[in-house]
Amino acid sequence: MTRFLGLLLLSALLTATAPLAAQSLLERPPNVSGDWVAPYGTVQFNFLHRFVRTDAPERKITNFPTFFIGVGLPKHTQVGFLYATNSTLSPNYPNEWEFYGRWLPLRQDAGAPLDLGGQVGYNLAAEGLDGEISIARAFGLARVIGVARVLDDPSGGDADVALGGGLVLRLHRYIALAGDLVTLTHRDSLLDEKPAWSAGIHVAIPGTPHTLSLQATNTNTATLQGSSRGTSERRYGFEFTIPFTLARYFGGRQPPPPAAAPTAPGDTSAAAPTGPITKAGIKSFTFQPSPIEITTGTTVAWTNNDPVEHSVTAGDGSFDSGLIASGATWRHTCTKPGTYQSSCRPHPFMKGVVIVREAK
Ligand SMILES: [Cu+2]
Repeated sequence: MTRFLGLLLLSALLTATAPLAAQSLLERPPNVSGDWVAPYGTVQFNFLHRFVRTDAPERKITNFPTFFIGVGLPKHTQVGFLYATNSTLSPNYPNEWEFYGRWLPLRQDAGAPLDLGGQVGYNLAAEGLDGEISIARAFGLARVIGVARVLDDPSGGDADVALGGGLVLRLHRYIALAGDLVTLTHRDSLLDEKPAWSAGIHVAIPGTPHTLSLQATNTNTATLQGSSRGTSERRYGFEFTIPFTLARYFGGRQPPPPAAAPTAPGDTSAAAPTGPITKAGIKSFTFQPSPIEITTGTTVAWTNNDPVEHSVTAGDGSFDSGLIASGATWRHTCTKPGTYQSSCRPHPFMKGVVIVREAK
């Protein structure tokens, strides 16, 4: 197992500079995921380390790590597991495994009023099934998440129910504050179960698909079980997210995209367009809106709102932005009527449509 994790880390470091699809810690607090799913063809590897230090004179530091693997599948589903090596959930199982499947049927990015997701998993340490329903909605710079969980009782009693909520507040393109609170509806005082809380500063690392959480919490592991049961110990730690886009390896090699004309956040382009302008965006690995419906002579201005580079590339080769930096805008004036399928070079699973009608 140690060797397996070592290999994963090594391969993560070797590919760390590649443009990849990301699970962003700017979208969720430490203990509540909102049932985020990776894009199809992406494997998400996150590692989380939480530390406790004993009092003087020993000052012994103990690490409580959780490793995440999630595989993005079609139809906004994901399967994966969490592995925590220093679990206190069940005295018999210091190594806690949780295997899960997730589905995100409603997405705000796709026009739904909110994100709605569900997860069902099996925890080997608790020896039982756990489930979660979550709703989330972004309001401007804030994203609010609510969860309801049904958890197997590791000590063998009736199933536990946990309710919780989280908030992420985006301060800047690369920085957010995050926090959450989750509590069992019936906490077991014999087991010293407390409401679970966390607070963190979450950072997207510019020019990479990685995000980092620096956090404080009273929970141990990040499984549904672990993130629902607060302890009397405060832990400080960090989480780091590493996405791998498998489509890059199996989709055939594409020629390196040409670099986009130099662009700056806000505006950009050399020649100011004379006709009407339609604003479009790229966010969370999605072209928005899609389809874009315009008439001939209209200029579409695509702004990349993700922390990673994307492109807008027509399937028929009629336009290609090259790589658009995070925060930059690329414009293209559509002169010929037609329906143009577009995708992103680094992320071929990203699909968009531009419908151009004859201007009257
Ligand atoms: Cu992309």
